[in-house]
Amino acid sequence: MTDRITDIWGTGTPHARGTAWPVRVDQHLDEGITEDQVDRWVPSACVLCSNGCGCDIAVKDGRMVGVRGRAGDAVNHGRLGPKGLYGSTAWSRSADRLTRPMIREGGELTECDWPAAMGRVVEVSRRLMREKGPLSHGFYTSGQLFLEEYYTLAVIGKAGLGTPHMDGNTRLCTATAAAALKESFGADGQPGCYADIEQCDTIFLYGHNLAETQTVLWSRVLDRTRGPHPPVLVCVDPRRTRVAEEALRTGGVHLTPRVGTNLALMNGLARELFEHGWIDEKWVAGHTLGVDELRAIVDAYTPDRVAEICGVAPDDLRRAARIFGTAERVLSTVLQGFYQSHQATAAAVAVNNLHLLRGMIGRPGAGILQMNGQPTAQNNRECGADGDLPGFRNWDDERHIQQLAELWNVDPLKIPHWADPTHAMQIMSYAEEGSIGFLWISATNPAVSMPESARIRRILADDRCFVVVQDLFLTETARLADVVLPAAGWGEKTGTFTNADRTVHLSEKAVDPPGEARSDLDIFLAYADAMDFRDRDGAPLIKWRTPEEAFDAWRAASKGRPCDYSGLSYEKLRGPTGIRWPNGAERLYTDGVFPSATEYCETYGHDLVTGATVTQLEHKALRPDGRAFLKGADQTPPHEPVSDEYPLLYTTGRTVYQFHTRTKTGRAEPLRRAAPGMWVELSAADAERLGIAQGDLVRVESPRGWIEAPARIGQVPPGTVFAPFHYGGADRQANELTMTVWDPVSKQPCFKTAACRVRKAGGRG
Ligand SMILES: Nc1nc2c(c(=O)[nH]1)N[C@H]1C(S)=C(S)[C@@H](COP(=O)(O)OP(=O)(O)OC[C@H]3O[C@@H](n4cnc5c(=O)[nH]c(N)nc54)[C@H](O)[C@@H]3O)O[C@H]1N2
Ligand SMILES: Nc1nc2c(c(=O)[nH]1)N[C@H]1C(S)=C(S)[C@@H](COP(=O)(O)OP(=O)(O)OC[C@H]3O[C@@H](n4cnc5c(=O)[nH]c(N)nc54)[C@H](O)[C@@H]3O)O[C@H]1N2
Ligand code: SF4
Ligand SMILES: [Mo]
Repeated sequence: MTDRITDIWGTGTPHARGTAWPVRVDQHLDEGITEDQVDRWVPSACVLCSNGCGCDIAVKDGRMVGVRGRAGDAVNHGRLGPKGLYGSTAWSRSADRLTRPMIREGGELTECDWPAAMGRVVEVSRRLMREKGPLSHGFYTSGQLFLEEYYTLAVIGKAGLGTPHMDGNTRLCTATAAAALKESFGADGQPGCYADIEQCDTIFLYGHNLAETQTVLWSRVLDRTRGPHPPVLVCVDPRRTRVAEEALRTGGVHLTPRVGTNLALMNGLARELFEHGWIDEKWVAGHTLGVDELRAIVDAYTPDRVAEICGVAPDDLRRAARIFGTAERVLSTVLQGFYQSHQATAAAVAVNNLHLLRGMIGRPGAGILQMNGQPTAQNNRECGADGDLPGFRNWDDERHIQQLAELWNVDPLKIPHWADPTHAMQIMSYAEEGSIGFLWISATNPAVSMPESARIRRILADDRCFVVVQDLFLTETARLADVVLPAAGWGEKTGTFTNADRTVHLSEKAVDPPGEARSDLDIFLAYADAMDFRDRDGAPLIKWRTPEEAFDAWRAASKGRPCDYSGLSYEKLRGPTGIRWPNGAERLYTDGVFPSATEYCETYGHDLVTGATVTQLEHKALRPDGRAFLKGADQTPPHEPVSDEYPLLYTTGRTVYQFHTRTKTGRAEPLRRAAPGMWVELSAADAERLGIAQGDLVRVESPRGWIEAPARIGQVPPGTVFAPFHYGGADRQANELTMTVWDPVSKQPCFKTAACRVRKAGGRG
């Protein structure tokens, strides 16, 4: 058995372009357990990132004791990465799992039974509904629940209570992916698929550290770059990541825009395409709108001007543009270096623009992956517990509201749609100001993961807001709650979820949850029962009890919309592989027709600089009729430029060995040991100037706070500091320093652009 901590991507299986990705089955069982001792293998898929690798859970004596990749699954062909192998099940038996509800009495959280906990929740909820109405209620959920749970929560919020204040941590994660897809094509939905890796001749990775954050997908890329006729890689990331190194090895380019300048770089690339005529004029004329306006905007971004703004050498820009402009099949992936950065939606849309300009969409190898991060982020976006409406429906279109009202048998006026649904950062502001007095947080740990931690802690601790937290563990967030509800996790409940290339998996319950923990679905249903939500005819609003019934309700809700699940069923999903929506389609838009028609689209669009919404009338006047939009924007200065006081750029992200706030990976010994504590990365030049050596304790300060951690020297360019965000603790968590600002269109917070200063901490008390 290989050690996947040191050998992260496992043994390569290189192969030629256009041939099938070979199978390699990875397996891990707990120490002392052999294969013949396993009682059952229960089919599922990994939930430690959006890749959604198909796997089976090993069960022995009613406990989860390991995992095995599924050879027949289209996503991973048997492979699992370090997190999947070591982090999938270890947490489930942790002695500190929440096993009973807790309630705050006399300032202290104390254990209680379900009737007492739910009784308190319902009492506060009913009182606030009576006294202040639905706007007193906020819900902050996740990208890690199951489809059935999101849909149930969405119906409770929209048709039971009637509150627009519901969002997910997907806002911090993939809101920009959704926004960019909506702005360019009219609706959310991943155009490409992972099979494009086998077909492409070029891969562009924008702000995406694929090697560390979707390790199995990176194995898939390596199997091409190390095989015959390898693709050329271009990496856009200020840090010298493994992706950057592989890009250079393939003869590609590593573009290192200064933090917060992605858009200027993208405009420069688009300008080069125009200048050299690397445009599919006929396709652009037939399938897009806005090419002249786009050209006018990007015209000012000459290689020299881009060099000035981004610090990227003009020749590097030219080379990268030539690679894109002369390739036949480019696959692009985009993630947090773009989504959590300055002008996020505009930069992500600029990636779509490059593909549209070359007509590179909807055919094998020419794919766009506006990536997801969390395993079930896609489902929250589809089901509408995240600031969207179920089925990618348009909140601004009365006909779409009418469809939902009929589906749920409620008055259309009950469904909030007078403005766009409230985004997570705004929900926190309402809680801060006191207008939200009831905040229900499920499967997310905002005390560590939201920006400007001190502010978030203050909001959650404030007595004016009653906070419910539903989790597996007593997290930093749960400790601030008024009621804590113990949830069943992955493997302890049944449900479905959809990965970043639209592949849907069914994950079957393998074991019972510990103690009195309940599935999130059962908890939401219990709340709906106790609140006695009714439809227009006086029947119970929620008409399902089991995960499968919830899935079937969702099939009906999604029918006829872009994310159509009506052809799927639990039965079909019990096959060896997950299945893509809609109807197994590998790629969307193969006919060059986009979901942009005014009556069908998910949004009428926005101005990418200001976020101002386009109206239905304006949209109609453009007559999109299935054409895609080319949209541009000028680079604007970042929210917090460097200054004499804070001279360094501050950016944050991940390491391969930990998942988020480590509630799972921190409880898996091999992963915990591999990355046990916080650090910050500095460039060699800055370290020398500041008299800092590798391992020295340094203090990093921003206008919002400070942290202390040992220094690592390398990876980042001069002038930049990088911090992983996994480690909680007020003296070390990365978000002590980040800012309460967000992208004007996607409303995704900017975790990757702030200013800071650094000094050696040792000896200063
Ligand atoms: N090991 C591991 N894997 C994970 C996760 C995890 O926590 N751990 N989380 C999952 C989730 S939810 C997500 S969203 C994904 C995230 O996956 P990624 O987006 O790949 O991860 P990050 O490290 O947040 O950011 C990616 C890169 O952005 C770069 N970057 C920073 N600032 C800028 C900038 O201004 N411009 C550009 N171009 N790049 C910049 C950073 O140097 C970093 O290498 O990972 C998923 N997979
Ligand atoms: N500075 C900085 N901050 C960031 C980022 C960054 O790059 N930099 N990235 C952002 C991104 S992309 C993301 S996705 C977020 C992630 O941030 P969080 O969502 O806060 O991350 P997790 O630690 O995964 O929190 C999930 C919680 O859900 C619990 N949980 C897991 N499964 C279940 C379940 O089935 N039911 C219930 N009820 N609970 C469950 C876990 O125990 C855990 O406490 O962080 C964001 N914050
Ligand atoms: S790549 Fe993602 S889904 Fe696959 S095993 Fe690793 S963490 Fe799990
Ligand atoms: Mo994420």
